[in-house]
Amino acid sequence: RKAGSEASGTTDATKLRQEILAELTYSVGRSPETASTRDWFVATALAVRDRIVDRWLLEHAPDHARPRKRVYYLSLEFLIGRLLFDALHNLGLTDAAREALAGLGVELDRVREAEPDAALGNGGLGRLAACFMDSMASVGVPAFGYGIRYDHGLFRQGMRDGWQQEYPEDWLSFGNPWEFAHPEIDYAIGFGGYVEQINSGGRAKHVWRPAEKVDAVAFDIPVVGWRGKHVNTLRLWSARAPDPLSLAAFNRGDYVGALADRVRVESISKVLYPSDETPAGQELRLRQEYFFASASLQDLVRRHLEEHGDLGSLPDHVAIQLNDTHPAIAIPELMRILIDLHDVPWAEAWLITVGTFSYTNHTLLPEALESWPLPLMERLLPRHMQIIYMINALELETARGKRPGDDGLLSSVSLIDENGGRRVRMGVLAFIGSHKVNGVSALHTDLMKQTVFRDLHALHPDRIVNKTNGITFRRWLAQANPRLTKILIEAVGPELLDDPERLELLLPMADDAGLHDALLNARRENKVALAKIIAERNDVWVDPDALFDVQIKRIHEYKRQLLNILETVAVYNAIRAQPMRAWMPRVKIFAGKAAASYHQAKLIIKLANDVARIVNSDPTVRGLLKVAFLPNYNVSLAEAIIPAADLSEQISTAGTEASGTGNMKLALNGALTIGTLDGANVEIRERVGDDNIFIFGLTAQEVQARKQRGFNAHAAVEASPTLREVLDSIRNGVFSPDDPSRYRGLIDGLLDNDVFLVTADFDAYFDAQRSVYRLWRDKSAWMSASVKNTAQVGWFSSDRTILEYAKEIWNVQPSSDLA
Ligand code: 26R
Repeated sequence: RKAGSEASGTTDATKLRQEILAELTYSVGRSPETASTRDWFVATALAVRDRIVDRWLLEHAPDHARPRKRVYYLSLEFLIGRLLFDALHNLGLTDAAREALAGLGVELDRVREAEPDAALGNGGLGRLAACFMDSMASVGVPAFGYGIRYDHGLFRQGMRDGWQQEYPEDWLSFGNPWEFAHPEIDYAIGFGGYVEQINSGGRAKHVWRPAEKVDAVAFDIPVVGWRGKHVNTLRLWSARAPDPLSLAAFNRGDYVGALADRVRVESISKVLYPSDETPAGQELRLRQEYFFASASLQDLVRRHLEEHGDLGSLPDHVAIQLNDTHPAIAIPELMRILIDLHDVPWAEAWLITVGTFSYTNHTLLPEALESWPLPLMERLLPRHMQIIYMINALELETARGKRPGDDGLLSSVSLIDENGGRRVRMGVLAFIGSHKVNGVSALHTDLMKQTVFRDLHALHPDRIVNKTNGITFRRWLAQANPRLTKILIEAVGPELLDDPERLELLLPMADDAGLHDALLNARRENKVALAKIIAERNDVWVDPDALFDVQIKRIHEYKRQLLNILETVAVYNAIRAQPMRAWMPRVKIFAGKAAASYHQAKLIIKLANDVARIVNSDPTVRGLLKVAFLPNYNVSLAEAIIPAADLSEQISTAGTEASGTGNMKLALNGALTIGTLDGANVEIRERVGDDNIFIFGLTAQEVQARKQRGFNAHAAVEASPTLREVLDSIRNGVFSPDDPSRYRGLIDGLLDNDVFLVTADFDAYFDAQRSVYRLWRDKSAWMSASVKNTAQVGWFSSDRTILEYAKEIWNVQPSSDLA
């Protein structure tokens, strides 16, 4: 049996080698002698893609058995990262590819690195969309992901003197071997103009006459699921000007002017998430939202009509998931298509719409709740605005019927925000246009019901449901951490790859010394690899035997990287006070990007770098404490950090982090969590047990109460000499000798108005870190806790999350449920 499978492995490799060589020759146009690593990557990707395509075409063949209900996942972000290992792993070809390339004198791991990291997303929301695409293909939920093919993804983060610099990202500059361009699949997207009312057979009809048109062109990336059983499609839209250039201007000799219109129109799909600080930027963002929502709806309506002939049955065959409110304009767009283009009466159109849409909320932070100024909406989307007014009138009428005389309720559920410049509230639109609305962790969903959506929830008590986030174990365990995966498979069997809940079989071995040794060895190798990256990028040497304490995520005040830095400084002060004590070696690792216009977040990055410079070069510290801020955090860097982490920082102010998903990735890979009772941390604790996680700080309820009372940071600082000393040293320029007043504003601001209760939680956090030290001293106790984490987080697989959506929101049958 063994010999047999090895033999077939070799045949696989031989065949794949031929295919790679053929691609290199005939698609890339290179010989093996002259091929660069990038050429080898393209050739390998194309060879693998061919295998996916066979399966893909089969599933989309017109004569394929009656199509099942499909999910359309609308997201302005898909943070997919590199795709080669996704495809290889899911097709079971990783070893074959390694062998095939080795025979050609090429190393698979170097080829892997040659792939650009596709960063078509900002953070959690975008990465969740990517995990969901993998899971839908894996459990067999027929699905399309719809988004924008940004020419430039999230900016590349550079560091200059410790300050973040943004550089344009250029993932497409060498082409994208995974995608299929479909210039023939294009839809006209209108903007501006006016609405004409015409009388057609006694009925008033509305015809929107847009002033401008943009074409949306499809680019498809096949998404292959686990074991290659299903292939779904990620369809990204690119903007194309209807006219390539103005010939008249060109002939006048105005070569730049000849292209001006085209450049303006095509700017829609140029960059992810342009800064929304300028009015121009805002309008572009709204154009992006409508552009991709309209193209996606036109596409799915056309497909539905081809397959089923009539739009009344749309909710039986189509489920549209709105990833946050960014695509919520799709709701009035579907109404417009039904009413204006297909003559469906309003009431029926509304039932179809609500039956088709559902909406996921990803944040309660007021500054991230979308709303659009009425004048902008009226100018850009005049017909949609009429429909929004109508939806609002009907919704308010229903509300009035249910709660006569309750004006407060009416203004809170209104689609139009009347405070300070009238605006359309996209959250309200998404809520009332959907049959289900979900939060992304149990706590977050509860808070949705109590806060932002309180009144809407009272009117529609069955609408809000919880769907706790998940992560794909294929990427975040098997691909990112092959060393750990190998040990786990030896311990619980290869069935683990199909059923993550089998990790629980580890529990009886949680204290097994042999298992601990194996895990420690694997982790040490991962840490050596990360230490190498830190040396290369930061020129800082770290000890792989030190505790690796990591906080990796977007830089945001609510995530409280500052709290972590304050504790770092406290430790530094303590070491300086008693240099000869037996300090536990520790490395603080930070990574994450700040929004380009978010000055406070950028100052926090600078502070982390300033602290790093001082601490790392202080001889009294003797390397016992090291700090590294790794630049340009992205999916690929996460894949290197997570398998090497000992401690996972999840320290947001309780009630602010909707879920978190890095917390799940780190726990799965055996890091222990230090965290607040926020987001999915709460559910992680329920599963791994109180003894195997370091929970500290105020609860969401306590945070609310404190804020209501009016929180005073001065009192908190007076009560904590450690904190006092830390704040003084930062404020007085100990870490910024070149500019001693650099952090005065930051610290004074904290004392003045500590919005995220950093000072309130400091002592509790500091104490929790001391418990971390105590456990770390006892290697076997630590490893036992680590195993109990890995063993009990199987539930956080995004396959589980997707199965819940399928059953409770989409009403689709995953093929894994079919006979
Ligand atoms: C509208 C615009 C300003 C905007 C705001 C916020 C655009 C994008 C965002 C990103 C938010 C919504 C986000 O990424 N939220 C994260 O979603 C993750 C997946 O559900 C959660 O794990 C994470 O807690 C949450 O912050």
